[in-house]
Amino acid sequence: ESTDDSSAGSDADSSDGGAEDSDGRTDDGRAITVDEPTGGLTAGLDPIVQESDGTWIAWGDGEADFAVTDDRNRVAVPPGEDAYTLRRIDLSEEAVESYYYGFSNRVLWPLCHGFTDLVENRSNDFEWYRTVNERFADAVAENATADSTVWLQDYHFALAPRMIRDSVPQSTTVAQFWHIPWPTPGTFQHCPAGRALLEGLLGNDLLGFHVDRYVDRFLDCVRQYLPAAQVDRERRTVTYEGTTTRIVATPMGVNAGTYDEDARDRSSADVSSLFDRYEIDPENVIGLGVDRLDYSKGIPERLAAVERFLECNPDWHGEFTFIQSATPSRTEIETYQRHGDLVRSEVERINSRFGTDDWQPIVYTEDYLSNATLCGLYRRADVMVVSPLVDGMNLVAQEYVAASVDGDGSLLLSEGTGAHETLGSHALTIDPIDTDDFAAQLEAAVSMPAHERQSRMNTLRNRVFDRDLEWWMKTQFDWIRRVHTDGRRGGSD
Ligand code: GDG
Repeated sequence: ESTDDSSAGSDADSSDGGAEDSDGRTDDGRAITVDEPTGGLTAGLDPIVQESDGTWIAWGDGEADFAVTDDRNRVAVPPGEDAYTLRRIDLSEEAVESYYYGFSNRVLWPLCHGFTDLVENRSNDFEWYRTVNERFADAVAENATADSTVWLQDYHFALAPRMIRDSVPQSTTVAQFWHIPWPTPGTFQHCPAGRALLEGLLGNDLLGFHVDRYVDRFLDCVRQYLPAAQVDRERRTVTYEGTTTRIVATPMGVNAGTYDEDARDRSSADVSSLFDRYEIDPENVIGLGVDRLDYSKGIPERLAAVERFLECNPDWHGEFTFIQSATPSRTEIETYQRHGDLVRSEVERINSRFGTDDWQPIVYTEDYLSNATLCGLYRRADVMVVSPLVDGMNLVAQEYVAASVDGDGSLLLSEGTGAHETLGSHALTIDPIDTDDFAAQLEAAVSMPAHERQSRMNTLRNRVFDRDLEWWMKTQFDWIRRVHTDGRRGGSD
């Protein structure tokens, strides 16, 4: 799920357990409600799974309240309409701690983003990772038929594809999309159980990454650490233990039309109350950052660039406000707690260095913004700063462009993001750790002539609308159909 930390597209919710009957009520008569996902992958997948009459298998924590149709935690979605089945895998606290906060987010996340010094390889975490992958693989095997397509999302399931491959019919298509970067072989050598992960992933018929460089690195790692595998660089296939995996690059897009529409709706996308609450001068030039509070997103480096910009440009004091929205994430992990402390103390330090009685240069919030407010902020922001050190793709940059309906904002985009491959040529490129140049780009953005801003934004909008979420889904499914047909023909191209 693109916004992290929750696993299902639709959450059928009732205050109690109990069986659901055909009109979408629990057996004691209470209505089951469904929270619509607000955006991203889950919102895109929901209609597809509805059309396919499929099964969505997702993690639910032990305390999730939802109506079950049977003793295997299944519920019909939408309630009463029965378009697809949502099956929840109930994980114990220990499983979540070791599988999710352990191997997934203390090993794979830092490793794939190149932060090898942050990898914490605790005992039992990998075993739990394997166990949970097995539980999902078993649930898939119970549902999959010869014609099924299985589509796995992300780094939480590196072992499951091989397990699934070994227990479903040969003609079932197994595919996966890996939403974060793939590391270089030099980094991957630090991965505990690296070989098992490669073997697991090569159980897929199709493996998707956002951009070419991750595909290339994945093939480099297979070559180096799994010499028995046959790598065909030109076709981008790997054959290992009877399975041929096709590796493709499909950069994920956003639901551009929805961001555009929501941003145009002046009444709901109104940010004046937020400006009032934080005492932001509505006349000011606004810089904006929107991220999960994660060390990969480069927030301290961005604050350093804002500080340097203010040092070098006293004329902008009182005239420029930088709004940073940082949504807390994975706060159970100490590295994230320390990172949050660092960000908060840097904001405070910079504000006390430059702030005056009626102006704070940085407005910082950890509140989760409604989608309407987010769209309002995107539309209002003169400069959007997307400066992750490393980021698989980055949806925020694309959402900003889609919501920039006045066509007059500037995008500063880190070369460490996957999105830079598609948008880099018309954004202002930054190296997030080069503070001087970053500050200079900020200055260039706030001083850019209107015609240049508009012409860059025009091109960016065309790209984001052409390669939107629907395009991404369609491209993935076209590939899935293609590998399915290839498989039936015995692996020919
Ligand atoms: C992973 C990869 C890849 C954030 N704060 C609020 C809010 N958000 C939403 C944004 C955006 C999403 O969260 C963040 O997506 P990103 O792509 O920027 O980053 P990750 O969460 O790290 O996602 C990433 C993605 O998967 C998809 O493959 O692009 O590289 O790391 O949609 O809008 N939304 C609302 N309020 C907030 O306060 N409503």
